[in-house]
Amino acid sequence: MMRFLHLADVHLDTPFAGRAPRVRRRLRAAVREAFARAVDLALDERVDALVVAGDLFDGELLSFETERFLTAQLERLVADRITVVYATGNHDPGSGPGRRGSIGWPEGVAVADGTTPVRTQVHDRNGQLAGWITAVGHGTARESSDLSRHLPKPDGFFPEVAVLHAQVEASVGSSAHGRYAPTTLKALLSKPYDYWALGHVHRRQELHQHPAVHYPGNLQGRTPAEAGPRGALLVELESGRAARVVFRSLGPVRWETIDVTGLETIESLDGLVRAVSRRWGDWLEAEAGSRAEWMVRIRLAGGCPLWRLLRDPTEVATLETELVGELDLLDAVVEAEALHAPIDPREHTTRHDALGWVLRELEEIEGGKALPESIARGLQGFDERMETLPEYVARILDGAGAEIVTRMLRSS
Ligand SMILES: [Mn+2]
Repeated sequence: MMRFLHLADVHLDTPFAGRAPRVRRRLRAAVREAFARAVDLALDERVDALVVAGDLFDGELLSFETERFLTAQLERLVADRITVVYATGNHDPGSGPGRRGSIGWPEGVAVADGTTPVRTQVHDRNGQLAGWITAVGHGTARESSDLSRHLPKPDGFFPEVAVLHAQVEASVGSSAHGRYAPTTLKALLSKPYDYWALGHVHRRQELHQHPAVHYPGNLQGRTPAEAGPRGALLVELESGRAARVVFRSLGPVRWETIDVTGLETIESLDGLVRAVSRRWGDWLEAEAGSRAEWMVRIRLAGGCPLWRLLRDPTEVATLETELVGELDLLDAVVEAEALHAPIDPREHTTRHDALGWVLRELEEIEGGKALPESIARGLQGFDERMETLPEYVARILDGAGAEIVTRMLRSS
């Protein structure tokens, strides 16, 4: 039997540009911390091997801190006689620029950084042969051919693992990634490996059960789109039997998005913070047991008297700061563009009265319907160097529907 930890897409030294320095520092450290946790897990579980299926690094940048950190972590594995296999991906190709190639890999770390397969024996804790791991890597940043064809057909009696950073057609979320080293499930299954340790697509998924084909997803989420727990796969392989694969969450920071509606009566910052807080509390409760540092995107939508105030980025920033403190988050990003006036004019557009008629006209004008030439000219405040006439009209009429509903219903 062979036991190993399969991880991929670590993206060490991701810059996290555009975030506040405090958040950026934490996110950069979190990526390293996730890797350290993977090493802890490998040692605790006494696995035979640790497999990194590409994009260990994010790019050319390799900080001194990461260089020191990485060799120290790998040495912990090697000292415990855990075989380490690392195949390069499109973010860290063998011939890429930068200092990655000058890392002094500890002895016992097998690096596949090109199309020549690197075949490594794995021994169990008693020193007995437990299986084989065969890897190919990306030689350049733009591998457009199917790298799986470079992998030999194994014929051994022992469990065989293939390591590959590639985009398998039809995997979920693959369209979000560049088409590097594209391949098909059929191509992979044509070679009798017991387990395909894939990397590249950042969403964890099982593409095939027996033989097993898995993406572990990235080790630590890096964007709002990478929600949910992130980590590595703990794998047990025995010849002729289905692989036992267990996911272990390792990334210390989690990214999530919550939608907050029902703000029709909220008129204060306190009220807004309470509403978001309640929603977040419910969300956490549904995720019972999830502990993390949270990067939360909060989407406010629906009617709210504060909708116009929240068009101002300064006000949104103040709300975000409040939420970070109140909800104990690493960071909060508030999206308020979907808020509108408390009254939704769309609920009244089908009325067979004056109000309905006015709203329908308004909707058409907001949709870009041309105004009669005679009234289009000489609109105060319109500057054709800044915007088109329909844009100008739509802008000044923004929110007018709700106001018209309020006035016309009040007077009726
Ligand atoms: Mn990646």
